[in-house]
This record gives sequence, structure tokens and C-alpha cells, in this order.
Amino acid sequence: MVFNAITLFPEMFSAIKEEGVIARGIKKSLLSINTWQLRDFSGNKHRNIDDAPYGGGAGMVMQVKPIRDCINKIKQDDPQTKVIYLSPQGKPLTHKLAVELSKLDSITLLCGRYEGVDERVIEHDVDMEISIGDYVVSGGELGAMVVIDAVSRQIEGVLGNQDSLQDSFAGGLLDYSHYTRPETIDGQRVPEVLLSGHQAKIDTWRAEQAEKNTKRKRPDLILGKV
Ligand code: 4GO
Repeated sequence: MVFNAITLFPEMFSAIKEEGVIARGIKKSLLSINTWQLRDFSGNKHRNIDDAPYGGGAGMVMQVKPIRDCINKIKQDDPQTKVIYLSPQGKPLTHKLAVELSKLDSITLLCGRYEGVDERVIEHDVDMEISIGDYVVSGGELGAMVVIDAVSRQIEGVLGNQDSLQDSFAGGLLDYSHYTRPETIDGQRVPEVLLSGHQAKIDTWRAEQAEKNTKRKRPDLILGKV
């Protein structure tokens, strides 16, 4: 899987490129992350890529031409790439959507700044808008990294012995509770069943825990809301 990120802050992506599960996936050649500095497509010596909004109002808007030129450059070598814009107006990112996206060969994540991009980019150049939740952040980069991480975990071989099939949401429920050594700390004991060595009982207990956790913390997942 190839991820392209179009951004004014390519250095931000070093956070996931250099550490953890994504870094291992890159080393194993299961995925790559290419960053594209939008200012390289400005076409002016000041490297400006934004301008004031028509109709007035606060902030600046990212212009069509640099973004379109950058996307077209990416598509020269990678014509099939799916272009995604991170936006509060997007389709909510869910486990299901992450699984679907993991089947693609290439994703291009357009990261907005300021007041966002000129609407004509969304109309003409963007295939899908995705939202990471009902709140605003200062740029699309964090959302793009969330998408890259959530999608990469679904690619075969990216997680070593861990398995995304065990993740929260994979079975439609939250995860069960986890415990590690010591058996007792400050009077809090590990549930006895986990020490029993009886795997079938452990599996049953964990399934019950997952259901209980979900009912208590996210009843909407069971009742089919959201
Ligand atoms: C995406 C982008 C929130 C999301 C963003 C989200 N805020 N909920 N901010 O996925 C245009 C300029 C959008 C800043 C960007």
C-alpha cells in the first residue's frame, strides 16, 4: 500500500514513519508513506499557496492550482490513487471504512490548513472526504496519520504476532480487559480465571467482558446507533 500525503508540514509524518507499527510495515516493504510539500507546487517565488476568501471573512483559503498540479503529478506515476480530503464534513472514519480502504493499492491524503481548500478542489479532484470525529483541528495532518495508522493495521503482515482481528470494533464490540504481572498490586487481584490455564473458560470470560464493557461504555454500538 502506498500512502501519499499532500501537506505544508511533511515533517509531521516522521512521527509515524520512524516509530512503531507503521515504521515496521515500511521496513517490511508492506507500505510506504510519500510526503509532498504543497509549496513546491506554488509556481511563485514566495511559495504562497493560499489567498483571501471571496466574499470576505476570516482566514485564508488554499488555492486550486497548486493542489491540482500536485495531485496530477502524483497521478502521472500512480493513476489509480484514491484522493481523500480530511474534513469535519467527511464520512466518519470507522473500523469498517479502514478495512475497506486497506484493500486499495494507493491512497492520497490531502491535508488542509487555514480555512481549508477551495471547494472546487473537493468537486473536481477529491474522491472521498473523511472525518476523524465531530471536532475541528488546525490541520488535516493528524487526521491523515490516523487514517494511515488505522488502515495499515488492517494490512496483512503489518502487525506481527498481534492481530487486528482482536482489536476493539473488529467483532462489532469493544475489547475485553487486559491484565499483566503482578497478580496482585495494592490489593487489586487479576481475575482468577485468567490464571486457571483453562483456555476455553478464558475465551468465554473475555467474550463476556467485551460485551459488558460495550454495554457500559458504548451502548450505541449494540443498539445500532451512530
Ligand atoms: C479534519 C480536518 C477536523 C477534521 C480539520 C476531522 N479538522 N474532524 N481541520 O476529521 C481544513 C483546515 C480542515 C483545517 C482542517
